[in-house]
Amino acid sequence: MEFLQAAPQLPHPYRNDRLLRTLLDRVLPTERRAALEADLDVLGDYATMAWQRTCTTPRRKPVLTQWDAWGRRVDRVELTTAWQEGPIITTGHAVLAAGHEDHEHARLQEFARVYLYHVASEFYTCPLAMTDGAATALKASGNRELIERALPHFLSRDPATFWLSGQWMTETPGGSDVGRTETVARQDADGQWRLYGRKWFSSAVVGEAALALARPEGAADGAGSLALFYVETMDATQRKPELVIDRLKDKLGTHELPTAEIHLDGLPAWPLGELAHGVRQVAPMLNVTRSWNAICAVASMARAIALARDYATRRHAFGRALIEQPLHARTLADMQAGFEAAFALAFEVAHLLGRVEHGAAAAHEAALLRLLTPLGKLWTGKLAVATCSEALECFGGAGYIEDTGLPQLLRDAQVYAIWEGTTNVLSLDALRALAGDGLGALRAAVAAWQQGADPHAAFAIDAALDAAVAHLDVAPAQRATLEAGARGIAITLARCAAAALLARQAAWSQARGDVRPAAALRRFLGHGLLCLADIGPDDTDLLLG
Ligand code: MFK
Repeated sequence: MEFLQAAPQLPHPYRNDRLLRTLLDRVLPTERRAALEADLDVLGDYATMAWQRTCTTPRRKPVLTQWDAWGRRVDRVELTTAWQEGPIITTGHAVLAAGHEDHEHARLQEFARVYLYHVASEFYTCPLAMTDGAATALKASGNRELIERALPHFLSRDPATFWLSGQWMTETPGGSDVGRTETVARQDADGQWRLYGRKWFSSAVVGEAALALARPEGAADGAGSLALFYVETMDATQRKPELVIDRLKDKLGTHELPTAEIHLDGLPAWPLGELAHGVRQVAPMLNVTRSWNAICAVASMARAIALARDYATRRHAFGRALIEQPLHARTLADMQAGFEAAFALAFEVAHLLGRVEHGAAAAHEAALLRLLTPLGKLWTGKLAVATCSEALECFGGAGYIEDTGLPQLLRDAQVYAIWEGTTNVLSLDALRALAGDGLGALRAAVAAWQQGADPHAAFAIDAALDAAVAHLDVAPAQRATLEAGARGIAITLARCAAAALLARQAAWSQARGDVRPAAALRRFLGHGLLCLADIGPDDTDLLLG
């Protein structure tokens, strides 16, 4: 018999996830922790089944059929199996509904589900994130009529009544700079608002509703005069004729996700609130979807590392298993340490969101959440790409071969750095948060997280924090210098926060006999927290000249 390499096996994503289990053990009251067990276990089963399906069935993409045989416009989208299962899994395990329960742990319960479901869902979590964000923005608007109309659908526990919502912001001139939005809102003779324009990245095109930015006819240019509207896309089972799907995007990754270019030709719309300051009104949605981005990024890292670790026990080279090769083992351990830090930060944002929403947080924690949300999003997004790339390399040539199911991990990870804002846009958003009470809140939080931690670790974290903060102290006239260094500052602050959170987890676990989080902290600190090399006088002009 010729040699046949054993394929990697995915350990049960919930039962074998030490990080998720210990986090929930540490944070949740006993009864809530126990009540969560069944849903998480089943979502882990689903993820196991979905991975086997990925490895054994040919990949599919959604298909758009624009016309029927008789020339009627239909814009029908045929979805992959995982997407067809999406409403059943989502409602059956209360993925969204759990996040809107009335207690401080609601968001943590929700994001534990999202973390387990994400990779298996084939990015069905993208429109779920937007639906969650839409529910949050609607609640913040206080618009009772729209809340009563849409929320029972968005948070439904019944697939028959469940609706997805999109977030229609991106246009050809305005990806990051949404102030350049060209979509116009016009009132018809009956006073009904209607939207006219083109939206360029609609990832919930199969959804039943959306929140859309548009400029009321006659309003001034710029972001401040945009308004935020609620729209519905379906008349019973037919797509409304005022919504036309131009085409599905041909993307680098997230192939199963039907991202579309669409035209609005008088689609009925209802303003959430005042007919201006739509960016401010959509901000709660952005912050929720950015939290999803961070959780989904760490979910991808978890998957990539789990497969690479398993494979290292099955693949032999130079007389021993890869896991016994010192350099290979160290590479895996480095990935694990970075992942543990990223996990700590992403889930702190999730937990904090629930605590702030339910009035259970300390005074400074709303400002902390405002800052950690962009920090968590931007740093985990970048780390997911690097981690998935490294994980693929752990498979050698096999990681480069499509029907192993592995390359998809890297292609999909690239979306975390652009979905819901690029790294640079998020770095500038972090500056926005730091200009408020963010810095004081972060310092207070880091001090609290480090209590009882190894003093050497605390010293290193404080020193890195001071070094980053020193770069914030520039005169208003030097705004360009501050912006040019925003990415370095943001990543350093994210790493400091993550290290302090790891220190908290390490202290808790050590008291229970588990020294692995302390090892992750040592290794993470060993790689350094600072990312400030590109700040200060530089040669940008020369290099770009
Ligand atoms: C999963 C598969 C995906 C498939 C492929 C996806 C590819 C990518 C598709 C996409 O396009 S995803 C969407 C990406 N786009 C964005 O996420 C938008 C990026 N741009 C930003 O985030 C800008 O910072 C933003 C548009 C939000 C604001 O820019 P502006 O126009 O300069 O607004 P300004 O004047 O700074 O802020 C307006 C108000 O909003 C201010 O409040 P006030 O009116 O009270 O002063 C801000 O404080 C507030 N604000 C802005 N960002 C906020 C916020 N408030 C809370 N949280 C925030 N994050």
